[in-house]
Amino acid sequence: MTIFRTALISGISGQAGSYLADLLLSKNYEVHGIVRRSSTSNLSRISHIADRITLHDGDLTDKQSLDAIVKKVQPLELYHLGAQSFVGSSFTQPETVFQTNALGTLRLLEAVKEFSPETRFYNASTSEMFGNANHQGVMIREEIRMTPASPYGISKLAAFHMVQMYRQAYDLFACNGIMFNYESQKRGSEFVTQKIAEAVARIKLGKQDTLELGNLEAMRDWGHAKDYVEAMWRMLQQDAPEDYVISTGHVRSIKEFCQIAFSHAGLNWENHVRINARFLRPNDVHYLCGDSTKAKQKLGWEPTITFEKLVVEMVDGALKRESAKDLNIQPSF
Ligand code: NAP
Ligand code: G4F
Repeated sequence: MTIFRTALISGISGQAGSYLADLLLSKNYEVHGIVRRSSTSNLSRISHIADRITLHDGDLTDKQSLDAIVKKVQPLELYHLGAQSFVGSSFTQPETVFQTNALGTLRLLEAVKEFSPETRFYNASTSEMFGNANHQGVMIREEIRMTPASPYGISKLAAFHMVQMYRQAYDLFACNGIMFNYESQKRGSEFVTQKIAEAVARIKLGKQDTLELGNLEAMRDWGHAKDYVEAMWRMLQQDAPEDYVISTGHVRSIKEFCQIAFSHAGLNWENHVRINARFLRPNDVHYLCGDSTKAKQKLGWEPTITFEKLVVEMVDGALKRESAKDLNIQPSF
């Protein structure tokens, strides 16, 4: 008889949730996900596996729904990826972001403690918790002091500490994956990488001429979501729960992303990119670069997809989706 391992994913409809669901299905897990109600139910990232997963109505701002789902599913592993993940809007909606990210994590941890204490818990932590702690050239490791620079970073730092506290106080198997930026074709359109990729596609197809951006000098350590969900899974297969930095160790500027993306489509970025102060943040993180030595040594994890390959995949994906719109074909990933 086949014994299925059961996993529950909050944020299954998001970028990482979708790749993680694919990975867990390939490992024969029984996959459950939490989705919240919206007027235009957008489950396009997981439509290709709709008949292989079980979705539960729930919201991170609603304790009753989370309690009921955890009690019912009793997952072996819970991957908590659900969040308001856009740093920009955390400046305009700080309360919603704190409610969802900090208190939402607390609610899920409480549900696990009360109804399924054997569940292994993965928490989606972030390099944003470090703010501008790493001055040029200094790599971020797990023990570097965290000084977040946005309401989003602060909400995630509260969740990070909550996870550590529940691990110590209640002996939960709970881990923080401190992920640096990861991207893919399934990235949301408001994030800078996808915003650039989609603009390149529209400019190439003659539907747009100019792309307006904010801080072009900001530098990020960009990896591929597919590689990063593998690290999440590995963290929950260890003997003991710990926190890990997951990053590539290489940084590029927004300008460099533009250069490669536009030139892949045969365009010169300088002819199309303009700066609009509207896209500057009240407080920005200028440089993020991580040292994932611990993950390499303990998890045997290393990124496999290069920055150049990621940019090309995103531009090609955007071109395909934009062209599909012209043919009135439902865009897919
Ligand atoms: P994403 O695409 O924005 O996905 C976020 C998911 O959370 C979506 O499924 C969203 O559902 C769900 N969600 C939002 N509010 C919710 C609520 N109130 N109740 C239930 N679900 C809710 O983000 P991602 O890129 O996959 O990232 C996954 C996680 O990793 C997030 O926690 C993010 O903060 C964290 N992280 C991301 C990165 C990165 O570079 N991508 C790096 C470090 C950490 P809807 O579809 O309904 O909006
Ligand atoms: O693509 P971004 O919006 O991502 P950001 O702020 O780095 O956050 C992402 O990564 C975090 C991990 O480090 C995650 F925790 C978080 O959930 C999210 O996935 O912005 C990247 C940089 C910023 O410095 C921003 O100021 O790009 C700069 N930028 C310049 N022009 C822009 C734009 N960002 C956006 N979104 N839009 C612009 O027009």
